[in-house]
Amino acid sequence: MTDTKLEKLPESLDPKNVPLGEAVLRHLVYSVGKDASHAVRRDWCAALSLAVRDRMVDGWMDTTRRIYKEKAKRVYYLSMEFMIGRLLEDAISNMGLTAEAKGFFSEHGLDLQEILEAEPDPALGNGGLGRLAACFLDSMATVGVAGMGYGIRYEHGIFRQSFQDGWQLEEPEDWLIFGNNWEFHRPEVSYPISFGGSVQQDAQGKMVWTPSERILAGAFDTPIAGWQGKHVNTLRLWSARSAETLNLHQFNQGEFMAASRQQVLAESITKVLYPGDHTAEGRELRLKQEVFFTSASLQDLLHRFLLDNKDLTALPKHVAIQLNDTHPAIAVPELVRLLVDEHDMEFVQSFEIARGCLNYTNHTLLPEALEKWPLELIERCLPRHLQIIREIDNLFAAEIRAKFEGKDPAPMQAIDPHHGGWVRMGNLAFIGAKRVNGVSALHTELMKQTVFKDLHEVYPDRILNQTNGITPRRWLKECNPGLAELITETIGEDWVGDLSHISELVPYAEDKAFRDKFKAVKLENKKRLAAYIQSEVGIKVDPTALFDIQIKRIHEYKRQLMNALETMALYNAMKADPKAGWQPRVKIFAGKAAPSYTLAKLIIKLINDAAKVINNDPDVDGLLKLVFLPNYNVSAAEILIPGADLSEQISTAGFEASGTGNMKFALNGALTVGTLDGANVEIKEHVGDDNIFIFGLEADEVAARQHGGCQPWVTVAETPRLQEVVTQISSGFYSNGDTERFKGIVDNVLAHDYFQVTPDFQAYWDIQRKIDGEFKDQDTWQRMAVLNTANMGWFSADRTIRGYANDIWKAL
Ligand code: NTF
Repeated sequence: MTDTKLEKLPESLDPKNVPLGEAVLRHLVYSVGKDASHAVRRDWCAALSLAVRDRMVDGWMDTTRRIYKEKAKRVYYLSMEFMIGRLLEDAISNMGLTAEAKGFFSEHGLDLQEILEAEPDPALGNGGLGRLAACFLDSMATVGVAGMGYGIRYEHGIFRQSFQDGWQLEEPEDWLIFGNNWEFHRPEVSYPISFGGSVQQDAQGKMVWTPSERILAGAFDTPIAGWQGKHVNTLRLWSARSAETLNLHQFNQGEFMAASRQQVLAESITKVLYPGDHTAEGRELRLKQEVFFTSASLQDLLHRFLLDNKDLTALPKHVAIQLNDTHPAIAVPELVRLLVDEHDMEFVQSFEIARGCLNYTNHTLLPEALEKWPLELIERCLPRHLQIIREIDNLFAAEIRAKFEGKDPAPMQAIDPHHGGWVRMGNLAFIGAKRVNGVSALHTELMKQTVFKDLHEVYPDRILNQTNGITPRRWLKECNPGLAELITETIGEDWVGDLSHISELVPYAEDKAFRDKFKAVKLENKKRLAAYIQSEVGIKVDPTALFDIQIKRIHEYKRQLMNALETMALYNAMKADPKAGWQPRVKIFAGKAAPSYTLAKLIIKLINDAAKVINNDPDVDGLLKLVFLPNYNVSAAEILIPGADLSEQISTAGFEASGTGNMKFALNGALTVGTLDGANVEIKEHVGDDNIFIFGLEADEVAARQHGGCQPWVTVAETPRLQEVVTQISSGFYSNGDTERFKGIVDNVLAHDYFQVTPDFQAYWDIQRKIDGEFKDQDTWQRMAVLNTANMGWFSADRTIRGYANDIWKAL
């Protein structure tokens, strides 16, 4: 650092003293290098982004100075995924620049909305886990937590989905191709990450790891402004590069490929986001990604700590680290390793320090999603870490034996010696964490009763609940400007920074004039969505029909299949009697299937094939449309959610840890049809039993059925509408007579049905017909819709972050 008196820049350089429009023009010419007459939307988008970013920098630096000065406790959120979505609209909204930007562009005959849409959507995540991390960044900055997100700067985010003859196609996503205007590259911030090699004891008895491979992690920082831009945090993403330079000798010999080999290998670590979701198909590269960003983040935070602290035993007092699922769980041995090997600390003390800082959030109980790595792989890639994991296991075993006579620690330890040996990352994270949290009340209870039963018994205070939340800035103010304005003109603007104020809308549910306005906003949003559907898939839908939406990753437990089967049954019923006074519906699906998840991809194909039949049948024209929108991402959600009447949250009870889409829909005035699963349970408590449609088996009933052999084929035979649909599918009704195509689905439903589609089908059908009836009474429906919006205050991620800060991080 240089010692200069220039800390405070001259006023004239403060970007806030220049009108936004002038700053945009300046950036257009001098940063983008285009003149206004040749600029395309993307250039305007770049210029506006840079102008807005300028306005964030002072607040960013102020925040940093304040954190240093106040010695605020720092919170590091380590996440393999950050599903941040487009940043420009969020930034201008939080910085209070929307009106000025709109005004400037319209003066020049340009439409701000179109410019915002020119920004690529950074989709550095798979689904809920990654989007939660992004909402938490916004809320940490809003609430004023000295937080920093650490993740990976994937060159390619989640694949781009398209359909070819109804089948999912995966293409690489390219968000960086035109550069990224938000990030600051920090070439000087770089850490070595090591793999392989061997460990030897030196003359002093110290373990010395001699790795066989070393790559570098380089930092890219994005400022994240909270509401009104007062507090600006950092998202630091790591990018991999080779520690070795180009082999010039080989290159000059004409061996171009060989000369670049090391670089290509190193860079592959941050090339692509692993597209698995709920499947633990870990291969070496995935493990390396986890180690890569975790180690870089820990080295970086230790470096920052040591800038103004000497004593590493004080780390837990100043630093809290949150592990977003087990992906960064290697932090447990890695932090111990850094303390012991690089900072000469003693092992037991190092482990205590690690356990004082680290906390772990569990996001799923699905057995196949609980990460475990073959011992052989860990030994080969991370020999030193394996030694430390063994030592941690020994320490843990000693602790258990001392506290609980006769208790066998083996089933709880990180290393499972059976079947060739595994490292169980959930157990490792639990053992190495101060606090372990679930993401909804039900999920937390189930954690205690199932996966972490033994560990919960020995550490009964460790598990706690922090129900997920969503940021009301992006998920109401920005995505639904019509509703946001109506709310603000009714109760003022305080709800944006403190969503608990939204309850002031409750009395307006009884106000007919308000309900009519609420309904008019919804209709506008449905028209916008209808136009989007038309432009994406060419299907014309009627905005006055009931818009019924299920958008999320495709997974058996989320039961898109049950929704699809019910749609086909509804189609049969409508076709049999089109004049029976049906409530017109538009069934909308969107979501990606993991590329290796064959059954999920087959479900997409089934829905697309069914859509072809249903949408082209004149008998149900005006009654039913079925739409599967390709390439679901944050930007699509921002159009879909405000336009929904009905939100499908129909997972098999006990399997959806929380859900956050459920919260976004309810906040935007959609009613939920759902099971008593995840946060649906808490949504029901807040919006009231009369304003939500709950059906189906409960978690304990599901578990009982899954364990005591059920006979789905019998249930199907006893459910005539379902029987008819299953028979149609297997006889080729939706597949041009091809009886093989959907065999995988039919066999699964009839013979296996682990996710209990068959026993829940009738209850789902019945509640959908009840919904039809209630939707026809629009006045009552709108009343319920208003009460949903009005009662969602508790689901703000600001509340969640305060919960983490108070109960886990001790940082407010
Ligand atoms: C997801 N988990 C859960 O499936 C959702 O229910 C939950 O809302 C989000 O986490 C956020 O907590 C995952 O994505 C994963 F990867 F853990 F399976």
